[in-house]
Amino acid sequence: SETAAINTNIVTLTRFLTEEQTKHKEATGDFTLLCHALQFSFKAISHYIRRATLVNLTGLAGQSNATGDDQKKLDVIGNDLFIAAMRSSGKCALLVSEEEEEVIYFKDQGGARYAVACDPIDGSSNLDAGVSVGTIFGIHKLEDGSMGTKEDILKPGSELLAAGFTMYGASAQLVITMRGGTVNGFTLDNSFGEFILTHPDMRIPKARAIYSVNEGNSHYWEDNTKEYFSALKLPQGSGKPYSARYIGSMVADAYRTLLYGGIFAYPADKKSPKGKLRILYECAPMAMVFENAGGQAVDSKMNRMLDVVPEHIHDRSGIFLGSYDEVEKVKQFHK
Ligand code: P6P
Repeated sequence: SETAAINTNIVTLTRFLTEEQTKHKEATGDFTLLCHALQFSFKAISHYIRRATLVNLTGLAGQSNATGDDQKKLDVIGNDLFIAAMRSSGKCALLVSEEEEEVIYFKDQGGARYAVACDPIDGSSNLDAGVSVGTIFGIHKLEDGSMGTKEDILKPGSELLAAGFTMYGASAQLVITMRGGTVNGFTLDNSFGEFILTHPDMRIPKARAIYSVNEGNSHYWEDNTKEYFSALKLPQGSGKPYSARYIGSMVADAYRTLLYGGIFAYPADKKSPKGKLRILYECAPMAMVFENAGGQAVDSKMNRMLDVVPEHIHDRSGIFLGSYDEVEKVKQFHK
């Protein structure tokens, strides 16, 4: 009958966070409130991205950000929405954004115990082409007694309390994980205005013959990196070479890799010896998601990505991210 087809036990992100909180007796509810502010910013950014073309929000905003990228109007709106959500939550002591050269300290937040790193709209250079972009975030807990300083966020990714991203694709897909926890995927249902649990306990396939890298940089790759990617282009045990898939938007490439398996890479090279992707709000949060889903993430020296400690808030790193066995293969070529 019609009623049998309707799921009346819907797990929204709001409910999921409440259930998570009750698992931790010492929880004050502050993390839950911070995550409510987070999820609102994803809903708001999703809203504006869907309307960008219609209300002519595309095109340059005439400013450039900390990393020198041309800022698109949506970058500015996404950043402002995120800052407002974090400030109004009253639970965020400091915020690092890709769009802000300096740390933002929310001084008027008495009991705020969290430090947040984010890239409000990662991959924004693809916006006008209608390619999926996303928001990447990491949440650190302040050291006991700390009032919130840069040191609270210049930590290895292994100390992240939570991390994840929202990809604004056909629908807004949120992927979130807690330190040592499982990876859970939610899909924004616009009619409810709620993120619905659609991908509980995500596990990345152990191996998959898909590689995702910008071949346009291959002239600058180190020799061992060149040898690695050349080896993938030869017929494998299956008789077939790897497939190449590169979108150029980290959240989209990462989400496909998480679901299908394979390897995503942005190697450090002779042109960018420190790599391109930023540690605090691209590499580290993605590394925690992938490790908790059974995959791996390493930098160009094969260090575990979650062990890398940034010196400055916009520090970059090379990264190989993906299926457990695929990263093992990377290591074989980068001894
Ligand atoms: P390239 C987008 O600008 C970004 O920061 C990531 O989202 C993406 O993975 C990477 O840079 C793409 O860089 O050099 O391949 O265009």
